[in-house]
Amino acid sequence: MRCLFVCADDFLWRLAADRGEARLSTLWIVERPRVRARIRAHGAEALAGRLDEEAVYRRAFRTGAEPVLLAVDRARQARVIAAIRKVAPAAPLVVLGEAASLDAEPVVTLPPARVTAGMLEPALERALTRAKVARVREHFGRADRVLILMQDDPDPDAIASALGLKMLLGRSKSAATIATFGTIRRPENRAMTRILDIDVEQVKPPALEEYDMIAMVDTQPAIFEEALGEVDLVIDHHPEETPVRARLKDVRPSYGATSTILTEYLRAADVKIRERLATALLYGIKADTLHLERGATKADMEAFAFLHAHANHNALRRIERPDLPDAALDVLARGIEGRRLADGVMFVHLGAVTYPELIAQFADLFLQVEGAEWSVVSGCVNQELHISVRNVGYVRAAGDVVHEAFGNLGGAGGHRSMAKAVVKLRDWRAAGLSAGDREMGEAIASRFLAALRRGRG
Ligand SMILES: [Mn+2]
Repeated sequence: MRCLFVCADDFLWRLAADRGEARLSTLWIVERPRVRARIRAHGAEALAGRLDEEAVYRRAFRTGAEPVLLAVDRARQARVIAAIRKVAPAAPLVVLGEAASLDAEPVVTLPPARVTAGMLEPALERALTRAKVARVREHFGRADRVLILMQDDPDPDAIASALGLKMLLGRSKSAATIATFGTIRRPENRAMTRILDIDVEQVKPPALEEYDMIAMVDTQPAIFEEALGEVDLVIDHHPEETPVRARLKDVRPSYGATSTILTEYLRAADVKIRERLATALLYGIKADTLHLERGATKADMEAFAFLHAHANHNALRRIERPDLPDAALDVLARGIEGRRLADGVMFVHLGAVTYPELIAQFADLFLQVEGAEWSVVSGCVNQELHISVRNVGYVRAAGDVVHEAFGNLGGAGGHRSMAKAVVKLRDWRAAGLSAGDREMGEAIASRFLAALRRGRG
């Protein structure tokens, strides 16, 4: 975009000169020929002339619609603008500094404080992050074998953060192990490790002795039943319920994802974020913030925008829509057959399923049915009844309704638009309820509708 920068001297030019950004094609309009010569010597376009006379603007404007950034003394503003207006009555104007009273001249003002805040604060923050990264690298530089430990059922944010930390430490496969005491259960998360080729090992607590240092990402030592003592590093965004015991720690509860912290680390340290890592981190932020809709901050959005440009979106799509086993379609067919829409709630009881994530996946699907503000999908697996609930978001909080309907039978709760209940079949029967497929579906529907109606009053 061609634009005009009008300024008495070359101060603004020196500030902006090294941006190396080609989006703006700037013509500098200055007062003295010597300043013009200096700017031209550096390869930029410049004109010199009296700023409060129209002659220089006749040479400057091509279309008359080029935006103008004006940086002159307040006292001269009105005269300079009048000269510009004679040549380009409709050119958009940005005034750097306080605009003097300009007879309702429609200008955008840009206070200098905002310019410095926009430039200085990020630079200072980056310097702080760089120093943190240097401490982390120095600390781990002494270790031969490093363990990067995640929670027991690692989610995308944890897996991406672990990969990010490994890249930050610059370690090959053998020298840093990404591990969990548990297993990765959700199909999307398994797809993530497979498609992005991320090795996650399962370790047993005694194996910790084989490692010189332990880092934890997206979790904290207090979460584990095992006594871990003081670990070397904790990077997390969950609040510290028990004070974190670690030699180095960076816990930021205001962040939507640990992947955001790692993205800031990698960028501050000038580590090249390749496609695979960018895809992982982007998915980590997406998954933890429900596509930036829940708990995402400015930092998450900035990291997201940066990663979005570097990620492999085909890989991401394959991860987010995991393969359905063929047998799952029979379960789905059964569910569709017995579905029931009542009071804007779509009820589907699937009967026996092979893994619990299928229930959540179908709950998302059934919310798309016309007329459904809620979907309540249930199924039995491992001697438990799982009930997944979704809603469109502008109705009662899903967590409250689920708690009211099933809280006395088992674990029940959730967020505004998604919730879940898990009831042991033993407890279901003990409450005098039948575990036959049809009866079970009916009991779930009548309990849920009763709880929903009580809330509607
Ligand atoms: Mn997380």
